[in-house]
Amino acid sequence: GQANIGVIGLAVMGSNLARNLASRAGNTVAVYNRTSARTEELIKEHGDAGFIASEDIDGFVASLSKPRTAIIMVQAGKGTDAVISQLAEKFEEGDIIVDGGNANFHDTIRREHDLREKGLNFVGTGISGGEEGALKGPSIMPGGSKEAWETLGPILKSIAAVAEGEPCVTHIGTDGAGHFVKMVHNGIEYADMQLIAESYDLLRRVGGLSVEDLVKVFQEWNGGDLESYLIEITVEVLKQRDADSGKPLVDVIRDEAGSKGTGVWTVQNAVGLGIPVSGIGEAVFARAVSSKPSQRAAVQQAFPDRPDIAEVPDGFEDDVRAALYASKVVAYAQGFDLIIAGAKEYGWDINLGNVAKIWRGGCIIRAQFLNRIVEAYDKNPELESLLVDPYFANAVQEGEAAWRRIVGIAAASGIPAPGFSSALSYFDSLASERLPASLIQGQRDFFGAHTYQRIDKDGTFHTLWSDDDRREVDQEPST
Ligand code: NBP
Repeated sequence: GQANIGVIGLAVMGSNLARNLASRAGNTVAVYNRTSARTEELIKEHGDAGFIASEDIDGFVASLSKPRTAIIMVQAGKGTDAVISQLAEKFEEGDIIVDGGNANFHDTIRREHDLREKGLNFVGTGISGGEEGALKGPSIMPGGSKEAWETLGPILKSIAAVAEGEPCVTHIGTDGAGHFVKMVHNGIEYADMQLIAESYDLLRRVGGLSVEDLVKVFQEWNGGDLESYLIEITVEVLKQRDADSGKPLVDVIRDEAGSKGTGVWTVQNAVGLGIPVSGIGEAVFARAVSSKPSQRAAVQQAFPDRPDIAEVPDGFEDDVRAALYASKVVAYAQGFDLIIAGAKEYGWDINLGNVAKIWRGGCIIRAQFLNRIVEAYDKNPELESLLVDPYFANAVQEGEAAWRRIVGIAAASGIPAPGFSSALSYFDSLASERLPASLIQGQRDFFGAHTYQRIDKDGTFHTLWSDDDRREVDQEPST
């Protein structure tokens, strides 16, 4: 075999990744696709330089030098399992199977375990950046063993995006760690998009800005500490005119947001791990609410009178910007908390600063902001929350009053701002000295004898709550 790397699955992601690999010095890329027309198309359109094309899996395997290393880029789920078992039959001890699809990390853990028993390396790898990223340089989040990383690392470094002079790839942790971190990345992406959308809505409906004005506002924001790919594409989306009507395209697009499910995975796993990712959750729910047209119509009919739009205070645009920034800090703080909890649950040693580093380029959430997160974890890898890092604490403090004004104005005006308001509630929950959780503990003890703890004594207590017997009968249950 002469190819140092192979790609199986040559739909848009796979063929772009293969082209990216072939364009970098030192790589020869074996390519194979179930339907050979796709392989032929790739070679026809982009030439055979750097490629070794095969019509069947045997030819593909034979064209790879040892240790054989193949990246699977097929439909997640059953397609991936089918290709893995085909490869596992032909591959030999020490060879490396990489899944670059959007796999559920639970599947990745299972696959890695099964293949390890056969002496094969399996590396579940998150790849972010969409089609363009795959071609020009994505952010890459590989899991799997350290040994596999030794072979795979240099190959992935050759194709990854570069940010601040460093390739956007790092060994995240063993087995499913890479796909877990990719999942959280996508969750944060949902939250980030929702917050930008809320900013847009408030500026437009409360601030009275035109779409043209909004283009300027987002352009300006993109020149400051909100500089990011998502703000940049927001500008492009808002600039776009509908060819038929000449209207802004955003006014022609149906306001029903779709999703492919990785945001839902993030929330499901966060709930299971007890991590409040309310920013991501609200973003997932907001898309769900938007996609219920008949329910929306029914409620609109039942409530025809909407509140008047509140008066716009001076500096409204800056207030929205501050609310966006503070809410974004919360979304990232929650996302990193989830990574910490996942690492603990699944036994991964994840360097949070390195995660922030590889998200600075290539991926959808790439942003200036991530440099501040890198610095935060450099200074203190054991941060209790991103919110308490001095830089972010200061930024939140500076924006706090504006954040509160915006949430208030949104509520008074009847404009939904679930991202902004839930982020503020989360912040206020952590920042409050006492929470009404004491009342909830009382209720739980009342109806279920679930017991509670006291602020003044150690131990576990239960009260006899009945009307006729309201004595303080705290007792220590045997548990
Ligand atoms: P698709 O997800 O549309 O999958 C199409 C590919 O899967 C084709 O090569 C197809 O082969 C192959 N395939 C299927 Br379907 N079933 C198969 C089977 N049983 N055996 C062998 N091959 C099979 O491709 P994509 O959009 O390029 O995405 C590839 C992966 O990358 C997915 O996991 C996706 O979630 C992930 N991803 C996509 C993006 C993005 O922006 N699109 C971003 C990041 C990650 P055929 O040609 O013979 O039908």
